[in-house]
Amino acid sequence: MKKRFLYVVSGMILASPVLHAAEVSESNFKATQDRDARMEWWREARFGMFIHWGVYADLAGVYDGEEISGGGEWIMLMGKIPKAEYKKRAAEFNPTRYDPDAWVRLAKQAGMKYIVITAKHHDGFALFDSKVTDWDVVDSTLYGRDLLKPLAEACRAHGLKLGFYYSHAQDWYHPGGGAARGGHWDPAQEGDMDEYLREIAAPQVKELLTEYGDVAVLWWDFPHEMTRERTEILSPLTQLQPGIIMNDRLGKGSLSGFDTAEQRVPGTGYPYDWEACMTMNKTWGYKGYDDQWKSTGMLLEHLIDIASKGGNYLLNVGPTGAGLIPEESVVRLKEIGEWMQVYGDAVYGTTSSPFPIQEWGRCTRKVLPNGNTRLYLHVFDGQENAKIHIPILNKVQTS
Ligand code: JFZ
Repeated sequence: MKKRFLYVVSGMILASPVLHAAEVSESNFKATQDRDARMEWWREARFGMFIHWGVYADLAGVYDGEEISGGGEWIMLMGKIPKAEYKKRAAEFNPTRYDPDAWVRLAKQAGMKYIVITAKHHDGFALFDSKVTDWDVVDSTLYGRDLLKPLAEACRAHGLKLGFYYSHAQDWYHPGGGAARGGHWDPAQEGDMDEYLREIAAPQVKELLTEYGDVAVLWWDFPHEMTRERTEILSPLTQLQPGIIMNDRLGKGSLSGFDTAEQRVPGTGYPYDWEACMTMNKTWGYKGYDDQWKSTGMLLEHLIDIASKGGNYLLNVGPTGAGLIPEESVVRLKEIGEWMQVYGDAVYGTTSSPFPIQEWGRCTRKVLPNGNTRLYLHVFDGQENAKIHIPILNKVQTS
């Protein structure tokens, strides 16, 4: 793999706020005291691991001998698999290679500061022991043990924050759960959505927020037909974890901590907290034949590009049915970690560039306790001793 080296011209110090050579729109987003306190660790973190894992990983993108299009985690809908058939396949799920401590150590080695795992994705399958359904890893699989409890313990042991992804408005198993892209395909999915939200989604969110210790992030997904009234069934539950932050996907009227860009880096970023979630290949959930892996250089450019626009990078891994993170992901995470070991300061706790994108690369910014500003210049594909133009008027001191 041709290595693309990213040079960080180590910080340059400006003894004053940046004097713009070109107008850059300042954030007009009014932050509240409480919000800043909640978001402080998240703004410092800048980099996290997304984990898409469930019984779909065993299918690995194939059903009835046919490769099913879409993400590996969408196979039940894309393959129009009947509930009873999907449940039968799930019974074989037995991730004997699952090692949550190794997963957390790998995330930490990569320089990631938080982990968000799919506690329940659209197929309705719970990776935890839920008292309101038997459609969970304890009651419906050979494995028979809660998968989230040991992960929560490992996060606490290694000092990473833990978040849960929860698909509240798409559930292709429990009657009344939503189904996008053409809706239900099995009569056993039919039911009342309000009842589903009250009887399944709300109690499960309560289980997740009361039985796994500190939960730092609630990552709602896909506010399918989530009216204000339906949002109100779930939003009060977040008070069970006072410092928790959540994304913008709960539903109408919900207050979000951060916005989410999916599989893309926005052109200029946003004047408020935001996060880009992306895969390393093309799928969130494991597919055995998806070999379209992004290079480490490209993943690093995404990390830097996102940070230079004031965002967080939530980079996904899709473990196999056996519980292993694919080797292609492991290699990339270790290489990213080597870079972060040297240049992490140019990402952690930085804010967006004080000037527009430059053709030589990106800039991240850190305001120092003494009021000075440190700029980190990330030169992509730079030639040694190349000259670059920095559009500011300040006198600078290189360091
Ligand atoms: C959703 C899920 O459907 C997907 O499986 C994965 O979990 C991803 C992180 O989130 O995908 C989405 C959600 C929202 C949009 C697009 C894909 N959207 O708002 O355009």
